[in-house]
Amino acid sequence: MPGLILVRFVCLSALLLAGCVRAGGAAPADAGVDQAPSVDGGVDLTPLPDAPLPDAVQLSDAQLPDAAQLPDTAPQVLFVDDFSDNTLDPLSWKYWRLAFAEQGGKLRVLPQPRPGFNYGHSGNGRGAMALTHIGDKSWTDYRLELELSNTGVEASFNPHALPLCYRTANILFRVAEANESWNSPQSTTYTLSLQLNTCGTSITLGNYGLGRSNGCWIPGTGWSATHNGTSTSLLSGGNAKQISTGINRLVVEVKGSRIQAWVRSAGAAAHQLIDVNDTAPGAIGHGGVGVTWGYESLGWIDSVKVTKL
Ligand SMILES: [Ca+2]
Repeated sequence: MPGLILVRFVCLSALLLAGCVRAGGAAPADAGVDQAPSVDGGVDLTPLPDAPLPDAVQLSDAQLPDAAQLPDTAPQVLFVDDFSDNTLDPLSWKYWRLAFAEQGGKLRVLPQPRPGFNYGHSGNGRGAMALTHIGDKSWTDYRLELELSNTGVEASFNPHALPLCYRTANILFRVAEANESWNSPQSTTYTLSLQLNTCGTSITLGNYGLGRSNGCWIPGTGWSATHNGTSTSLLSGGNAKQISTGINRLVVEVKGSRIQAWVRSAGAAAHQLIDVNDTAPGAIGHGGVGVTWGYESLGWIDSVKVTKL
């Protein structure tokens, strides 16, 4: 995989988005090379069964394995939500920092802080977060699929004068620990960061990155460069033309130490963004999934599905 870098650094700018979660970094020129699997526009990433079952006609009854010994080739769905009932589900989801609503069959970020949350750069955090199954030890090897859009900043809610074109988002997976407040212990998660628009010099459409946060949080109140824990950049890439200012259909797979991610676009093959083995001591083995939207940028998710691998 081109563009692979392994740099340990303390959580600095990382902290702005979601605890120590880091925004996508600079893009090596060769990182957008298409490594898409050979799938068509329908993009079925479902792996083939490990091995064909023995041909029954070649076996006597006594040789047939018990049913319990047969490999289970049916995918086990761990979680699915298409947000179709227009009702939030606080038993399933954490809706953090900004207010959310299910509208039009999607989970949407609203342009206002969650009531009761001390929002802001000098407060306990910025950027909407929606997460599920934080710390779930039974969620180890899985595929996450979802649709994601960032619609930018609305002038009606822009307390820190962010450029209205600002659009970034993070997909969080193996979320072992997370907290709504960046001032409370603590965040331990993988993060796929996506830059979803070109906006000034700060973000460029098509940049992306993979990072890992381990026990990150900021003591005190408000954002600070002084923090606890570590954040590690595992990969930075760019020039991924399949990453869209519109709807992004994303797939993340974690199996053992291997981390892969793809972005799908209509009528085109899936484009692989990430194929990394994380075998470092801080590698994370379990946990839930989530999405964060950068700072005050808004947007939605839909068709979230998690399947056991
Ligand atoms: Ca619902």
